[in-house]
Amino acid sequence: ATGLKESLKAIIPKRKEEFLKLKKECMGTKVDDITIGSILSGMRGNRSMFWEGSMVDAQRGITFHGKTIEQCQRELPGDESGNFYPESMLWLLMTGEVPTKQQTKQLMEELAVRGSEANFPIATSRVIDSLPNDMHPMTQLAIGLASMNKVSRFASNYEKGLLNKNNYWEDTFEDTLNLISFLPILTGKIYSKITNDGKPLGKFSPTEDWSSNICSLMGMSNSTYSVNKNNFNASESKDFLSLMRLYTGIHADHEGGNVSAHTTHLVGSALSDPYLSYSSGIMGLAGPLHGLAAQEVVRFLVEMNGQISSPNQPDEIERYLWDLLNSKRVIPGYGHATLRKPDPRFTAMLKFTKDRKSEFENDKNVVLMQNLSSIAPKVLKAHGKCQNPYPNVDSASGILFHHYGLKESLFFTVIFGCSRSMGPLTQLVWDRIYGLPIERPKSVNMETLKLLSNSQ
Ligand code: NMX
Ligand code: MLT
Repeated sequence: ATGLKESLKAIIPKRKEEFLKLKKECMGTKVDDITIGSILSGMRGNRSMFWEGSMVDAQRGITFHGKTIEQCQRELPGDESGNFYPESMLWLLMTGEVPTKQQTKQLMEELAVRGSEANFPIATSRVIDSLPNDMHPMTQLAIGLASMNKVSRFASNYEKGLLNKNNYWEDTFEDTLNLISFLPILTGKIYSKITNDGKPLGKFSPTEDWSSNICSLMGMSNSTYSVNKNNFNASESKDFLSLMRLYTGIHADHEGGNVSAHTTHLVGSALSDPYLSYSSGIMGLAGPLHGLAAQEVVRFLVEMNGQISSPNQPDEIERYLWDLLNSKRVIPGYGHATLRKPDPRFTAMLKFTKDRKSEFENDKNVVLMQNLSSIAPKVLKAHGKCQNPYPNVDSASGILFHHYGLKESLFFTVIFGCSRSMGPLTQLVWDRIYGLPIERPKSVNMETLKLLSNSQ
């Protein structure tokens, strides 16, 4: 089997040819209308970005190079519990092709070598060690990633004048694979700071896959150090690993317009290296309307359970939701800027709980999450404001981590950040293969908008 870089190299000429043909022949073709409405409403629905790895259809939800989550679960190499490995998703995102088992294994091994203790940037270790333990984990993640710019091949070779437009992509690819491979250790370091005064909770294993190393380094595996605060038994440990693979597999990309992907792309268009570009994306992911929503959901479910007599009381749940909406607050985990149906990522997580009925039936937060998914849409429809009354992915993800003992809800978004590295950075490699220019839309002021509206 050939490795990821060789496979990528093989498909570049054809894709580049298609790109250049479009650029030559179709530059004047109209794609969408820009209205005052789109300018003043967060550019919602405005098709104005180039993105290849995934697409979000309002009804169908996410597809990765045309494949739904269920298709990915059937077709991509994965584990015995039916989850595809995030490594096989990375391959699909990068090449548009389904990897063989052998190729997936090779990529796993490559990431484990690149991301080993010996290769982890020393400067980043020092920077993370120097941060206050109680600093927001997403701030630590963004700082850690930005500090890796010290080992960026792209930044250093650009500085030395060794790069030109034709080979930008190669060092971008190298940095991208290194960044993704460094995430298990970086994540483990941050988790150990917020839970264990910075002392290691697990060990990196060069023979394990990426998700498995994330679990081990967080001490969420029964094979890790005795400081493991959960003392997982083997079956819990296996289920948590399954959840990690499911979660990091399905969060990898959500087309280009979401805040983290869009930011990575924009910053990268200035030829900032992948570490700086993705660190900026992480800053956006930290917002409560984006990645941080999973944490809000956990708080919300726990609080609601404290105030209702049982998660099986629809009337009490409805009343609670109306009180929330009447106090001008949002129902976290519901709504979406693009989707108009339940998020298929939510459905995949719900299935995870349904497949493990005995594990979850006594967890009243998980039961409430399940019941809410049919009650909240009715209430939101009657409320009549939000365009999508259905659950999004954050509605389920955090509470499942919480179930397995990951109680530090601020940390959920760090795991989101591990996964989301794959889509936006893959696109950054392709941006550089195609030679996309710096992104710089024209802005307009109120006077111009008034003039334009009067002239129509
Ligand atoms: N609960 C109550 N009101 C809502 C909700 C909700 N879950 N979602 C939207 N609205 C309101 C929204 O605040 C807005 O009100 P106003 O006109 O007073 O400003 C109105 O409905 C129209 O908003 P939409 O056009 O439906 O939503 P928009 O595209 O602007 O925002 C979200 C999308 C996801 C930011 C929004 O639905 C929201 O705030 N949801 C709750 C937070 C959340 O779950 N975020 C997760 C994001 C990650 N993800 O999408 O996967
Ligand atoms: C995401 O996964 O990025 C969220 O669903 C937000 C979005 O797509 O706008």
